[in-house]
Amino acid sequence: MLTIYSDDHHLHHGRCELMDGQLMPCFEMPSRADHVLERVQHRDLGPVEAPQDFGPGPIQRIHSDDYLTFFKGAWQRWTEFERDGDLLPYTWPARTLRTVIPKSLHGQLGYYSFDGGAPITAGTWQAAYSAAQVALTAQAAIQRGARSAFALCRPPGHHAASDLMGGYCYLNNAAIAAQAFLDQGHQKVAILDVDYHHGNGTQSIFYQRSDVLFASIHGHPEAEFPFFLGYEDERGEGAGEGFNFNYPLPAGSGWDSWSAALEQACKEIERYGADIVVVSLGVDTFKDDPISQFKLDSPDYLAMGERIGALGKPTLFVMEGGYAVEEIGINAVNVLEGFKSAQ
Ligand code: SP5
Ligand code: ZN
Repeated sequence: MLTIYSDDHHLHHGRCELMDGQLMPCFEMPSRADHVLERVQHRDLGPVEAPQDFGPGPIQRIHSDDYLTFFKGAWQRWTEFERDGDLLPYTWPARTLRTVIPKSLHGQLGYYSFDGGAPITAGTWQAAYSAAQVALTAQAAIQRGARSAFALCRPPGHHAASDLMGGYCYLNNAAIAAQAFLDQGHQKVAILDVDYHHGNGTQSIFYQRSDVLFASIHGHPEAEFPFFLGYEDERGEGAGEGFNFNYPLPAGSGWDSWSAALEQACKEIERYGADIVVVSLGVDTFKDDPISQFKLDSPDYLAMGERIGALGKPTLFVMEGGYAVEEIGINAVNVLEGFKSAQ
């Protein structure tokens, strides 16, 4: 299986995220992708190639121009304050407030974000832009006929909506790739999100559309981030009604209940008749993940890959979360090896 990877992810190294009443060192760190790359090479998964640059066009198919202009220019504006530290939001347009776009940098940062978990640093835009190109380059390989490809994206993307960053995500790599498949002639793309957290960004992007089916297995939003989306009764809206599937599971869930949800999600993808499957591949379902509450063990990821492979569809894997840094490579590559063994 071909892996696409760019060193540009090192340009994004946030210092702190706001969590549990504290500024904590970012869990989403460069060594995550380094470990995955090392494991891809160690296991001989296949060639590793650098991304091509498809320009901003395919990103603009998913993200609004005003959001992209803000994100691209935010760091330069922040340097004019001569403050030490990353750019982090602290005020959001919640229910009783208005959703006007303020002039101030921090006002706009609140407008374009939903949490205090996605710091902007000097290199964040370039890293996120390159991650989107990584996803697009892997997408192009499948478009040319490859059965599968692995986009080793960092930063991750599935929490990012059309004009919102948050949850360590800025540009929605999986959504950008899914849209590229449609723009290049495919009719039905299924996105299977196996990250521990609900893919709220991806869901919101495609919620009113029937050309992308979204299925997500995740910690129940009653108790888990991102809290405000991811319930089972969210089934899509308008033309998208019946094309959104959420499988929220309680803290402590292990492979038995997780794999039962995967089976249901796969049945829906089969019923839909997807041409292409895009997997939002988070491995923060691992038992030792420092911020998550599921109990999957390393061999379970092989079985996960096998079940996805049994769908028999061209499949693009896009890296999302996973914070047990030592094991993230083992678990992610287990999914890819399991997929290959099902061919
Ligand atoms: C891409 C991705 O996986 N993003 C996840 C963002 C999660 N951010 C909030 C995590 C809150 C964890 N709270 C429990 C901490 C245990 N001390
Ligand atoms: Zn996650």
